[in-house]
Amino acid sequence: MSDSKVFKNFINGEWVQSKSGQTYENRNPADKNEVVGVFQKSNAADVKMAVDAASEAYKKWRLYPAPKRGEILYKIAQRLLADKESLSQQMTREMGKVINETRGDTQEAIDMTFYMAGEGRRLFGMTTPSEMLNKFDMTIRQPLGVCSFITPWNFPMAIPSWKMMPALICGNTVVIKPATETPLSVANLIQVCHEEGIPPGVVNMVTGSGSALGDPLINNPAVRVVSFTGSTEVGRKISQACATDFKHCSLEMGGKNVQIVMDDADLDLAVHGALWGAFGTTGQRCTATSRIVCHKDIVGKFTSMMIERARSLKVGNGLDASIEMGPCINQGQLDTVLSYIEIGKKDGAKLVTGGERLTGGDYDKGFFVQPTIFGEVTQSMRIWREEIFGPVLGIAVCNDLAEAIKMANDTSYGLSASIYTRDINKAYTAMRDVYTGIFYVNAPTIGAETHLPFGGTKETGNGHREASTAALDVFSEWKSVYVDFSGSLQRAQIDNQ
Ligand code: UN1
Repeated sequence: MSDSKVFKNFINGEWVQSKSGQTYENRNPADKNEVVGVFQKSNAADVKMAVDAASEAYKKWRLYPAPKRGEILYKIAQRLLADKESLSQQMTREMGKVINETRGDTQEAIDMTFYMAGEGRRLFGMTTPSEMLNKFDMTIRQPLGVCSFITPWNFPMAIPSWKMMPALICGNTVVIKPATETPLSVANLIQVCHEEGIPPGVVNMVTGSGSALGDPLINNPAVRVVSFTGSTEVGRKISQACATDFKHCSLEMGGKNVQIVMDDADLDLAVHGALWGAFGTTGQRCTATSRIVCHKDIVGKFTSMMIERARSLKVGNGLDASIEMGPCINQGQLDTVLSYIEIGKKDGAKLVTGGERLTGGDYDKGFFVQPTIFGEVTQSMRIWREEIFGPVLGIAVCNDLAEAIKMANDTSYGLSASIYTRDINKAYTAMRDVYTGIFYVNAPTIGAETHLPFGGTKETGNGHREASTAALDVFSEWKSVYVDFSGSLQRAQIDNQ
């Protein structure tokens, strides 16, 4: 412990200790003996300081020209690119996912930052004709003020960047509380922001638990936007808290994503996609594939191909480049996964591969579980309905496309879905009728790109989208501007009739 690096909060351009005087250890999920860093266990007083700093900084930042804000974002993106390998290695140590995937996570932050840097010279509004003579109509985007972010551990740098970069380019200031498990990646992002020219107070970071910091982050009257990625249960509470003061509230929550495999699909491709969708990031993605709906004529073949491939996946410490699946994030998540495996068995699903915690040797140091597949899953089972957030896949059978679409929609969530088919008519029908925010054809349910809207329907979201220009709508408000240069009073709807 004495050798571990101590990380502080970042408030008003400085690294500062928490007023609580308390810290916590952040450990590597692949090796519990390794302390990745010691972080501040912050309290409400720290949050208040951060929000005050962000409020003060907002006065100048909102007036700093957007193209200039964009220039700073370009520098941040370039720096993240230069440091990509080191940032990704650190991310694997704190989060566990394999190095190729943490490189992807860092790259997603780079993409988002470049994209939003470009927005500095766009932030398009519209100009339209006026119904009056000698009058000009237009819209401009205006920032809102201080934004609070509560971010998850599964995409420790990408998701913070989805929130931070559009907020900053619009002229808002930020207080971010990273997930307790992954503060290092956010500290790294903040450090880059600081070194590349983000002024003091414009970005602030406070580490600690959501239960201690959630209320002060959401209820401070200076906070005008709250953006959260996490469980539907917490999201619902945040939404209710924001409603009282009409704060903008953007929520990305659970998923129970489905891959449909039709009888005319390229089976090899469908198997590849399902493996990546279900076991990539150890199944710990909101977009992870947790349900397969497979046509009855090919389900036997598909299942045996899946079993063979899942058994050969190499599980271990993600820093070893040959490893294909890392650990669960912590003991709690491992316990959840193991308990859902028991629930699946009890509910009558057929465990076809996996199902056990991995033990012995280096496995004992971390939270490793086998890639697990259930067959004969039916719609009444809990493993069909509930988000597990781990490497557990359930395969169910359908008779035709219409039934597959019905089954796909039989969930309270609506983030991502995919279909594997060679029939264009089936692909377009499913694209239209599966009610999700993201849809893939002949590709897995994971793999969104930053320039398209990201988010989901039903209990996955509250109507907002992250990434792309859609994110600008969360972090700005429209102002409609009418300029009358006629020199006389012109009454709309009256004087031009
Ligand atoms: C998440 O699942 O929490 O689309 C985010 C994807 C990634 C982002 C996932 N680009 O799978």
